[in-house]
Amino acid sequence: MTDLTAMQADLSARVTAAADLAALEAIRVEALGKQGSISELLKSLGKMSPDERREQGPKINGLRDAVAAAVAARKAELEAAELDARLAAERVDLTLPPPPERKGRVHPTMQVLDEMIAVFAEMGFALAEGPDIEDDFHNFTALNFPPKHPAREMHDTFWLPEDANGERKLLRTHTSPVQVRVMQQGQNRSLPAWIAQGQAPPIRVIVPGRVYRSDSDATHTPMFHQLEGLVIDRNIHMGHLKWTLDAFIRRFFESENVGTRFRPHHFPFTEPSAEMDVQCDRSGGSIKIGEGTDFLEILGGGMVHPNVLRNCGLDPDEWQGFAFGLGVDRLGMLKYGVPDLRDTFAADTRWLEHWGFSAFQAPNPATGLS
Ligand code: 2U9
Repeated sequence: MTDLTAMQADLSARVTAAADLAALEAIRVEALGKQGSISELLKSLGKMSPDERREQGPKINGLRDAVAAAVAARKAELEAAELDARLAAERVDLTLPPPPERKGRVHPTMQVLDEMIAVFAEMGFALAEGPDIEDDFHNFTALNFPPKHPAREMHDTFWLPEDANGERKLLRTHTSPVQVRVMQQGQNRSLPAWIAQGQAPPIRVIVPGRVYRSDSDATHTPMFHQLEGLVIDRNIHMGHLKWTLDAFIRRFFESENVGTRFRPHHFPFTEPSAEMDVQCDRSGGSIKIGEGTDFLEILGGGMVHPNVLRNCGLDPDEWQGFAFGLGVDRLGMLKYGVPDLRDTFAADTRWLEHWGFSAFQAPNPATGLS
């Protein structure tokens, strides 16, 4: 028969003598672990006669409780001693400067996009988005680019390899296919508008997004951002387009006096079409918008071509509309003086540190824009 009293004395002495937490844990496992000496004794109770068990049971349980209590007490002591030692050894130097904060910056393109969206939102435009990978119909045919017509070559298109159906998809060359989808899906009366994600006329949407053209120099990158707008209603005319773009430019450049000029132009999807120039001064080596006597082309627009309306399921005798498009990155370069468009997408964090915006900027009290 094991001498429980001697065992308790021996374990208690060793627990008290344990020099650190690791030594204490070793003793705990040796006695109270799954195969520990006390655990084995507890298991042996099952093999005893009822009389023996009645006598041994309380003693073994008492031993277990006493050793567990001794271990817990010693653990508390050792932990307190460890903390005291650390507090004595470690010093917090309150004179050290705080470690540099790793702050992100808002990319100028995204800042400018937010500003544009805020201006058009004030005018009551809704926002629509669509896929970057498009088909020929939505990117070209619906927009009145006839098949095999040289106008398609105006956009240096990135074509994807032929798929299983013999169809070649493409990276959209403008965001216009999204407006096509908005109009088409708005005509699908079998679906509620919120599922179709389209809109029956009247339509007032802006469509920001990435577009792709195989082109690269200081003012062109193979991927850039456009924001296009579309308004469809009854009795819409060029005057509405001119007012909308004029109002946008004044709000965006935060100046009531920016001069604008409309020149006739040609786009397959609008008729008549125009390009809009803004007044600027280039004499000082940089471009200042709203000053001087020069003009700079910044956006295009026009009345939606009747063929486009028909291709999207609308009757041009009932509905008219205007559309416009502008390059977000380019307008950002003009507003904030970013010199080279290619650096805009080089993902150089030093560039972003310099040209980027704080995510926590207070809104401009004049415009409400941040
Ligand atoms: C539909 C009908 C008409 C969108 C338009 C322009 C004129 C335009 C350029 C500006 C600078 C592209 O980024 S840029 O190179 N865009 O001048 N975009 S009208 O017209 C549409 C769009 C959709 C259904």
